[in-house]
Amino acid sequence: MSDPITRAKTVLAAQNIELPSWAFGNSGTRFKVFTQEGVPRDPFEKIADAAQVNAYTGAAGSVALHIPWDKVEDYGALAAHAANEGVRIGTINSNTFQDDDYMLGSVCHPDPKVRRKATAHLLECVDIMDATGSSDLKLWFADGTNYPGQDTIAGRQARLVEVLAEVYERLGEGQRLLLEYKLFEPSFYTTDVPDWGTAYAHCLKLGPKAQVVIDTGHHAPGTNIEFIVAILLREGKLGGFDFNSRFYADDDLMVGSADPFQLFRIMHELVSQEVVGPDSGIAYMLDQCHNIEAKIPGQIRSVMNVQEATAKALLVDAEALAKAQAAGDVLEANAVLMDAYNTDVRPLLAELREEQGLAADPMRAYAASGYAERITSERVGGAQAGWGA
Ligand code: RM4
Ligand code: MN
Repeated sequence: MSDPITRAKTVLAAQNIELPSWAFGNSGTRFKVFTQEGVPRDPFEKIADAAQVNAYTGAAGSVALHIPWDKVEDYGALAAHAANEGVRIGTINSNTFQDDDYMLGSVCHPDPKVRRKATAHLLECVDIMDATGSSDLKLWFADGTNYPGQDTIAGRQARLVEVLAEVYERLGEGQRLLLEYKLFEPSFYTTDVPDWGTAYAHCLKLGPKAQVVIDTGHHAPGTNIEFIVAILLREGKLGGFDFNSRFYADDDLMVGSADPFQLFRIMHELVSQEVVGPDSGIAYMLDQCHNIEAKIPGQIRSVMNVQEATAKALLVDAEALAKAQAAGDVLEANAVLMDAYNTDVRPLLAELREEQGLAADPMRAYAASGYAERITSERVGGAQAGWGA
């Protein structure tokens, strides 16, 4: 049996954290989208930037696309470009929230014509999965209502069931539908997929290819997310994560920045069920926007934060913890967990990177590389990518 450090390194070396293409574009709040120099003008440049994050962390081998933000003529060429840059295309995210037709919803809209349009978009996303070799379709719906009486809650659920079933039927071999939930916003009275229970009920009805995505920013304050993780894992319905941090609502800040202890507790659930690896069937993705900080280093820092939380979770003395739990030793059990959390794992990760032929400090190595200066001088003209808020 190898020692805990070696075991931790083996798991960490295999860990993959998927990057969101939209994190490299301009973003902001509904008050202002700030532009930054050197921001990508197209999906090819977004992938090149994401590849930088992978080059310095060795842990971010895939990039999620968002359609239509990342629409291109030739998806095969985009996938080939990704491979050339040392990464691959991951999850395809649908977007049914930025068209005037969707003011009253998309897949739950009262007008069948609008539902048809939204469904066609979701089916197009599956076509893109076929063309890029992506296996996951991630659905987040902005659907909901603002006022009591505006629409029927039950009727909207029935419409949702119909659309989801049609999309599910279209999935090919090895493809999954990942359903994301969010408490509120942009709707303020009802949201059609507001919580894990609703997402779970829909996924259960759809079948084994449908699973739930937990976006860590999509809960009410104080929600015990690790409990949701444990339940969905038990039921085989945890499809993946959209990692980010929040102080208030869906803040989309860097994962592990607002509440590193929460991230550790989530990773502890996953590590104890041995589902951190790439073969676990759980997609570990970031869903963030870097509104005021530099984007590539923002992503590097985020990947490092996930790695640190994972490393700490891997250092939990499982045997000592089980023993204390069985003996009802509350204080000892808690101490075992906290010992791991309070371990400085940065030297372990630095060592691992050096063993992998990477620089010990990805932030510094990227800063010294000159890439930021290069894209600033080269990417002049054209329209910068952004999410258009
Ligand atoms: C949504 C949701 C989705 C993401 C968009 C950008 O709030 O989290 O996962 O695709 O934002
Ligand atoms: Mn998300």
